[in-house]
Amino acid sequence: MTNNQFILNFVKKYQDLFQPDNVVWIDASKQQSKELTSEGIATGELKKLNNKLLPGCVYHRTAVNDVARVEHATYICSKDKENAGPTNNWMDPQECYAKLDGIAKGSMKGRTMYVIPFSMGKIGSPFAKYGIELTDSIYVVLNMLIMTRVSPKVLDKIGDTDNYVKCIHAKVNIDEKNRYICHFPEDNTIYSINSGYGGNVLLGKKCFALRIASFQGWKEGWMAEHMLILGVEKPNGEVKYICGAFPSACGKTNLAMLIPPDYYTEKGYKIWTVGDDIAWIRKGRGGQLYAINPENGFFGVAPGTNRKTNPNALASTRRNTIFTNVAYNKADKTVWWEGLDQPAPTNAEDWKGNKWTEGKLDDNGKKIPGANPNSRFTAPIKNCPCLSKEFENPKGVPISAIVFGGRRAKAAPLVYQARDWKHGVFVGSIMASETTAAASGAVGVVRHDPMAMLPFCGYHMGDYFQHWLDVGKKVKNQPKIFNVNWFRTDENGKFIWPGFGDNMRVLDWIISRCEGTVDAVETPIGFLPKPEDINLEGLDFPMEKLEQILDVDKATWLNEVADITEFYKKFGDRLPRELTKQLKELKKKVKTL
Ligand code: GTP
Ligand code: SPV
Ligand code: MN
Repeated sequence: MTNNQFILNFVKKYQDLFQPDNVVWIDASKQQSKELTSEGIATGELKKLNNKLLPGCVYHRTAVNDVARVEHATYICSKDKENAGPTNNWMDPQECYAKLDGIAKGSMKGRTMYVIPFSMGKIGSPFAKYGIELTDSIYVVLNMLIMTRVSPKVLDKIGDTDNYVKCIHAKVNIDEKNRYICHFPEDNTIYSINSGYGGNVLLGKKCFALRIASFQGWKEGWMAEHMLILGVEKPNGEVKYICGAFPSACGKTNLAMLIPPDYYTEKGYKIWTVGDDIAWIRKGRGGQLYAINPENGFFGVAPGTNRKTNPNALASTRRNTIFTNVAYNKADKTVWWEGLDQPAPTNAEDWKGNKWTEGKLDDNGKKIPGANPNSRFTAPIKNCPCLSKEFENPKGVPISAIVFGGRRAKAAPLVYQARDWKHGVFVGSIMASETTAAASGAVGVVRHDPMAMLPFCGYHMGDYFQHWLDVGKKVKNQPKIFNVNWFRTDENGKFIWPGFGDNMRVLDWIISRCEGTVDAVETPIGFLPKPEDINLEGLDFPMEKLEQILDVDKATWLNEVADITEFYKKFGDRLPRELTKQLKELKKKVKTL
């Protein structure tokens, strides 16, 4: 498919090392995809689902030990350890290559190695970056065909250069102890072994579009962020675009596809989805920042998705979708997960393949879920009923607001606005959130997760903060920056705010702030809404509760300040002085509460 010697040498090198029986180049033809799907079904790697109810859909289970990203096994292998920073694992690049080569050597014997040329971003767009992934997994090929733009045209675009990201994936034997997800930012290379789970192996996604791209963006003056992109269409037809950075499994997909409450829909408001997980942002016309979604599909969390919470996501999964680690309904060959608004199937297998009925208990008397909490759907973005017509715009969409947010049972109020860009960078840098099932390890532990990028920043995070400050300096019309929290809980541990579609009420305030049409209350942490300015029309939600979730508590925030001070120490002299200054100011102001 190509005469490019760099690419041919790259493929040859790993062919010699892994020793597959065959090498197959992926051309993205319908015929080839069909054959690969059939092969996956024949080997049991995939199950075909009901062709009437879920046309073109397949079902897949990963190994039980391989259901989420593995942050402890994720490395940034910069030449100089210092450049990986205090928040990343580091290995010397040469040592790392040698170690992984040693583990994966000969591991593709009896298998096929696929070569996938793909683009992140529309092919030919000024934002686009190209990659070539080698893998011995049909599941990875089929997912990449949905999640990225796979095409032989990518090879033409790379031309005779060496300018593409080298992505190497080998399943080896899915050995947890020898699982490594390694990034070599200075070599444009990713090397992932012993996993078959999404975020560890669909190398265009977190590995390339965030870890490698954040490094590229730092060098080239743009940003790669863990953000959704949505458009709010107002009754007059004008569309305002918002980016939102929330940690994994904290509501990006849901916010990106939000259906406004009746009150807003009747007035003519509408939400358009540009992206649900990753945004690449750069300066464009009018002194503004523009964003694209470099992906081509959704790799979304299944549990909790239903006709009420996220009908657009559900609709997106009704055809040509891959379901991973959800429950399998044997009766009609469909899928099920916790929080789907349908009764659990009675003749089912759980995500591990065991016979399962709802309420089944394990040896400790704990309920066994049908679907893994991090089970996912891989759906083509074209399936999304509310896909923005700007999705393919090669120049991206102009950003009016950036919203940070996390899961905080206490502390963070429903919404507040940063005073300016610098303060906004500070607000992003002090984000914390409870951990979720998207990564292996404990769930529900509050940790600092600046800009929702803690697991995804491909270089020193102190430099990353400085980069944010620098990008802001370059643009005249900076987006306004906000922080939201849908997850405040009451004394019974229940979410106070209804969330989902009703988050439109918060977006409404954000847009009004951007347009300067609504006032705010100045507090030590930033501008808060006056409770009466959050529109509760058509919602049965008492004003006292709204006041409760807009509260900024002195003791809680003094605690936050102490925590942030400790966290900031990690970054040493690479922490921008501006942020130290912001922290001092916060401390001083919180004391006056
Ligand atoms: P990644 O794909 O892991 O990056 O996650 P994401 O940020 O796209 O998260 P997603 O939208 O898939 O939501 C994760 C979980 O949070 C799902 O179970 C949702 O049902 C739940 N969730 C999303 N939005 C809200 C909300 O406004 N309120 C509440 N209570 N839960 C929400
Ligand atoms: C996340 O964990 O933030 C995801 C899923 O979006 S994964 O692709 O596995 O990273
Ligand atoms: Mn994500």
